[in-house]
Amino acid sequence: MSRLGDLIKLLRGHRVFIQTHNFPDPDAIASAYGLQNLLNGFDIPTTICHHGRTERAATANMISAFGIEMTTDEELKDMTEEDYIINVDSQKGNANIRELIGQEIACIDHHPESENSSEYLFKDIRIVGSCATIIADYYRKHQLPMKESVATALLYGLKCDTNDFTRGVTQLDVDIYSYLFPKSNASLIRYFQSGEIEYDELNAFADSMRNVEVFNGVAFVYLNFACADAFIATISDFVLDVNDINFVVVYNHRDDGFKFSVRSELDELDAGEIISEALKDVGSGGGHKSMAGGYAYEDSLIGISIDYHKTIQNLFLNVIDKIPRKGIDVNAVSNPNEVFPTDEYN
Ligand SMILES: [Mn+2]
Repeated sequence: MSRLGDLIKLLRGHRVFIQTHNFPDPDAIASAYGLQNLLNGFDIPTTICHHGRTERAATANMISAFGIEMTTDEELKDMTEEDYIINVDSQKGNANIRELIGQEIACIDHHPESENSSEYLFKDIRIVGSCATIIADYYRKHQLPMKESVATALLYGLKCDTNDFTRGVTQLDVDIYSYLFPKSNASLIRYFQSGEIEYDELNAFADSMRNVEVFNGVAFVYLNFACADAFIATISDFVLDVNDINFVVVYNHRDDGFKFSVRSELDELDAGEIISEALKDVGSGGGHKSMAGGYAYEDSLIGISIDYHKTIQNLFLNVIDKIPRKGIDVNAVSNPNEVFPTDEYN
């Protein structure tokens, strides 16, 4: 089943939860909120739930501006095995979603299909720029009334996941942009976007910029303080914007190793393939062409050399230096089939 009408029939008479991936980002929250409002219109009340914090300004500002009710798994005391769960912006069985007691019967997502997806009674999985795009498409297709708050949230989710229409964009995303634009509040979106780096992080941001080392367009940034995954991702996006840098490796110390975030702007330097090859003997990594992530264990790195940073640089540069680089051909047509990255690898 993949039509909206089927989903509504399926949900009738059940208690329904909408679950996002852990530590939900703006796209996950917007999608859940948009779906909740849509189902409200059919007299199907829902509870949005998730695992992990939502305190970063980028998400907290949106939640409070629209009064979105988000319930954490710890607060969810009364979910039973009979209850229905709709997964948005995620699929069950993935590393980034906590298993809850209810039945995962439906999935609306924009990530590549996982092995467990056949267990859903309803699924709408489309490889587009954001999950918000799919939710907005239901409104558009069925001409459902949309509140300004829903349009604004969905448009913000779409802008975040596509990094302002520079990553994983499809024609549907563009069509949905023009559908949402007149319904949304531009100044609120500007306010949300202006909160993506937190005041408390400014010092950390400045420190990390002093730790950038560049070798032939490949930048390494070591973040020597505790920070959120979202902050690591922000740093990698920022450094990639520096002219003459076209591949970025950002890493941060964790319990027993280092967490990595990788970005690439060259087609020939596939971030997912490079990190998977670079870290294969010391941890693991993977992801997509433009965006990937991974983990390396301290024990394994120390086996190579006491100088972690040199070791990490060598692991990546040994892989990258073998790949001939064409640079960016400004006349080339961009690849419309680029698969959108999954949230686990950010
Ligand atoms: Mn998403």
